[in-house]
Amino acid sequence: MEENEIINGLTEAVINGKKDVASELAQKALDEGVDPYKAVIEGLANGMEIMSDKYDKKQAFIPHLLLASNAMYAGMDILTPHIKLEGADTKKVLVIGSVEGDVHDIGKNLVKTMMSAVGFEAIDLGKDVPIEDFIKTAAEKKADVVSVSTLMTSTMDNVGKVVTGLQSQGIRDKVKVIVGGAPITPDFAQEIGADMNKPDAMEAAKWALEAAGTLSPDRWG
Ligand code: B1M
Repeated sequence: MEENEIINGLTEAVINGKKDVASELAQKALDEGVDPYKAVIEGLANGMEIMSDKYDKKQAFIPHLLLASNAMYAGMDILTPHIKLEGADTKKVLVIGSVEGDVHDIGKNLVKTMMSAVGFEAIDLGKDVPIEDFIKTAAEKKADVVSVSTLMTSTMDNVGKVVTGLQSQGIRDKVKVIVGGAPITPDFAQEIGADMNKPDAMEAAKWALEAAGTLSPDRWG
């Protein structure tokens, strides 16, 4: 099977919500030597973006999105352990989650995938994560980077509360904080006292790796 056929097949599998086909093609991608990063981004994530667009145009509805995301995860489960990018030799600690009130986790999982690919040990708190869990885990695990996602305007304030919580626990300067998801802008990130906002998962991972490198290794005592 040609590389293009596999990539397009992965996109179609997500659009049609075909979990088994996504798994099968993900395995085929590995067997045929297709770059797993390319298969995730140009294949699976592309399918999810097409579905997002269809949802916005009312051509797809929530059940379709759920099937599509299940297919995307089935493919990602197989491909992501094989993604490794250049410079991924450090082991920095990342605490990541979708903020309290928000169950969207596809973008967050893409960010996690890319962060893992550049060498982070990702502690994934999941979705709808209570604000205090970000703070508690960052301190317990002596995190380098805290990554907070949200896709809804109604939960943007909770993103700000994570930063405030880190400040009130006296650990804000020990970690780098990146915030993202569709409604988050660089201005908003600055306003709430985060270090960065990036529009996509790969950009976020590149920034995080560099930012983590500027932290003092003995800052946690
Ligand atoms: Co919901 N949803 N949804 N949804 N959903 C949106 C976000 C919405 C924009 C749809 C719309 O109305 N047009 C809207 C939010 C409106 C707003 O506030 N502005 C919305 C709503 C309202 C809701 C519900 C409230 C619907 C309801 O029940 N009435 C409900 C939420 C419940 C809750 O959270 N409490 C809900 C539920 C769901 C599903 C469960 C059905 C499903 C989520 C499945 C899942 O995640 N497991 C879903 C989906 C799939 C969407 C859309 C269609 C697609 C989101 C997606 O996964 N995109 C979305 C519409 C849209 O986006 N056009 C919509 C693909 C993904 C790869 O992109 O997550 O944006 P994205 O990630 C990008 C970037 O944002 C970035 O990187 C990724 C690309 O590389 N990024 C970061 C993400 N996090 C980052 C962090 C970073 C940096 C970059 O640094 C930390």
